[in-house]
Amino acid sequence: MLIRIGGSLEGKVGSSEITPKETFLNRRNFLTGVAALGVGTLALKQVPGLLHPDAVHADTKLTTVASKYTVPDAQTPFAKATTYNNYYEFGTDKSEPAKNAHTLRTRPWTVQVSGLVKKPQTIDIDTIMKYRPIESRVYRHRCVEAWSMVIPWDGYSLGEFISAMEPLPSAKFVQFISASDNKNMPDKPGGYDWPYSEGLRMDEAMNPLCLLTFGCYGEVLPNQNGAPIRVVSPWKYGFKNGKAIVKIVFTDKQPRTLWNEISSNEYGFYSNVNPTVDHPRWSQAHERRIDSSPFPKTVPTQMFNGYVDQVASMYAGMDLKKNF
Ligand SMILES: Nc1nc2c(c(=O)[nH]1)N[C@H]1C(S)=C(S)[C@@H](COP(=O)(O)O)O[C@H]1N2
Ligand SMILES: [Mo]
Repeated sequence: MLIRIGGSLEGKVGSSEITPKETFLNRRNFLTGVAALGVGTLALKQVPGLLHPDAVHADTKLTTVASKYTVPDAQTPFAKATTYNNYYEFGTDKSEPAKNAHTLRTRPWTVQVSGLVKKPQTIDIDTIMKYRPIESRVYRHRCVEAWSMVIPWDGYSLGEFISAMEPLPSAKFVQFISASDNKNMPDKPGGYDWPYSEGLRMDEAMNPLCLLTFGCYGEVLPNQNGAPIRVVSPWKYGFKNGKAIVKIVFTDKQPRTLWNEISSNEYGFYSNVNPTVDHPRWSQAHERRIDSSPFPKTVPTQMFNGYVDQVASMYAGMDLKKNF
């Protein structure tokens, strides 16, 4: 049950106890990253050079609780989920993010919340992570390229965070903007209008399945999987799920999204997994399931990636061939 907290996450009961080690590291980040330079947290986001190279994770293990939103499918091994990635900022080949994403510094890290919201604010990642208990949810993860994985993600419902931010009634969409600074991501390929941007309709973002994600396999997210914070909306194609989010913007208009701008006839705003609506260049009826077997097997793709009961009502009456 979410307690109304007047547009702030401060002073809330968190899921995990603060260990002396975390306290030490947070304090250290504070001293090296903020106080020593005489600037406040608000200034950090505008000055990429202030992301201190020595600021590292306090720990890689997360304390998680079980979730009812878990599918019984065989899980993809950690080694595959963390070496076969789409993260174009770190290279367009699927093997590249695992090799290159170590340049991303994930502490200190803040998320700026702005737009049609009662109290625009910039929040520290550690405050966000402690706001609600972190659930482990095993989700199907379907890339538009017709491969899929089954990944235990760790996080809490994005809707809980959004409610705490108190969006205005005029807010109809949420935009998620990823990090894109040149120091942390020195080799971003040209031809893309960085930063990576994605968005959801407000009811989609509020759907409890939509996960504000901090970890996978019980550990903080590896950089190549979107550390320190990403979105996972499992009934949609993977590209809807932006990694390394630095800004969340509430708007009354459908926000720009990177892939839709690149090719609007191939990548729609909704991008719900739908085996009956093919990509212009390939079928979406089946997918290659990447699991523990050496050769991925081909399995039928399910409507809404198998999450019909949880999400279909949001699209009642909509032409899903038009709104692909
Ligand atoms: N910032 C950013 N987020 C991104 C992408 C990207 O290139 N940049 N790729 C998307 C795509 S196409 C997919 S399939 C998923 C892959 O997530 P994974 O590597 O954790 O499996 O991330 C999505 N989020
Ligand atoms: Mo993807």
